[in-house]
Amino acid sequence: MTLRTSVGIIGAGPAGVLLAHLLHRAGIESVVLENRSRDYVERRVRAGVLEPGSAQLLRDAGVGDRLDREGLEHGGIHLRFGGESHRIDFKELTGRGIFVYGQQEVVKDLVQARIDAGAPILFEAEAREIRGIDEQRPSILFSYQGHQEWLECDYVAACDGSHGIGRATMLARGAVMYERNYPHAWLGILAATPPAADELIYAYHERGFALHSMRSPTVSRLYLQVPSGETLEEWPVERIWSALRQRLNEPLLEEGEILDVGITAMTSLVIEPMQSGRLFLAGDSAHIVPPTGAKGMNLALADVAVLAAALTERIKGGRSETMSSYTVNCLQRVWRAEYFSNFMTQLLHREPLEDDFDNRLHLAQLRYLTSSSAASRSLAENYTGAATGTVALAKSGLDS
Ligand code: RFL
Ligand code: PHB
Repeated sequence: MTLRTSVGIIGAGPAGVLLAHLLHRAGIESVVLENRSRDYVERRVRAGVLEPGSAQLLRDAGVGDRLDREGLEHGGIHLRFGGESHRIDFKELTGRGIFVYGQQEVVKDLVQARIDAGAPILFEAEAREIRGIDEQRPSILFSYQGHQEWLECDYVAACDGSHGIGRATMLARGAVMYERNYPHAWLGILAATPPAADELIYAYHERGFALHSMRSPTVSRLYLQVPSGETLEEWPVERIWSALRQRLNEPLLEEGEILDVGITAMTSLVIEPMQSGRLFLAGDSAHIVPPTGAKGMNLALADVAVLAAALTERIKGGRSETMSSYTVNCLQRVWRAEYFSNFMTQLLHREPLEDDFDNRLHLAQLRYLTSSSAASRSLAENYTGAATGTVALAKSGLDS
């Protein structure tokens, strides 16, 4: 069987479902293919921080109600190191705060909007091949309910994350991949325990980095730096809590039932260009940042804001300038976020061969960041997206 649509979207992560939603609002048809089940994508625990520009993008798209009701607005973060704790006041330094709202909640809201609109989203549909991207009607071969099917479209948006076929197709066409792997990974838990502090705590410790985050007044999200390649067998529950207590140095931290646990590798990666013929990459398929800067989901949302506007202009208005400059419009923002995420990672993590000298350098830089208003403002601008300009830059790229 062959399905036909205007935009074939691979992946129902934040990038894929927001793109589908924005196109629908512009009156453009699309079909979303997602190889996992709806339940799986709505439960997958991942990012938690939305820049104010991302939150506004969701509101403007009519999917911000639950975010405004249940999202936690934070005016700053705590940096903890060497027995000291300092708050970086984002609101005071930049006039902007951030929102803590789980990525799976963003995905849930957007999947629901798609289903309410009666628009097609196929779960457990695996895209296998993208064909004809230099022709008028490219197509996606996918397997669904035991059959091989074709989705014929005008444009293909590969929002299929870091292991998808979109990136592989682009690389086979000569795109360049810039990549850095880190010697660390993050062990993350979701725990049924009230957050021990009102805001995020980024902790630098001689034994490694730790992060205190949250999802609600009763659920905490906690991370520990572990060596890359580490397995969960090496981390029994008691060891996780004891490392968190030691590194976070937070007396109010209480143990609770662990609801989810996983280890994530840390990588920086950018594919250039992000488009070829009628194929466009968006989100993690095009770039990955280590999670220390909390940028991944924000970049994914900003990419598709640019892409939706460009496709709309092309399909509805017959103009193609914005489409041909999609890569250029995105890369400035992407590389700014790459820089900041790499900076935060190096600042807060211990490298395997680091010695006492390196430890003193980390502490000196952390003291500078927390005592100089210029340095604090720079961190605040980057973290809140005032400098990475995530969504604002995406929009201004369109206007220019
Ligand atoms: P996703 O979310 O990976 O979605 C891709 C989807 O494509 C599907 N797929 C396919 N479907 C059909 N056919 C195929 N052949 C397919 N191949 C793949 C997949 O099943 C999946 O559903 O990519 P997207 O939409 O680009 O979104 C990117 C974000 O998920 C990612 O950048 C963030 O989670 C990164 N991240 C964070 N970002 C933030 O902005 N703020 C944070 O606080 C933050 N914290 C994090 C993070 C990522 C983490 N991990 C687990 C990687 C914390 C962690 C621990
Ligand atoms: C999260 O809440 O999952 C989170 C927060 C900040 C980060 C990464 C992840 O930098």
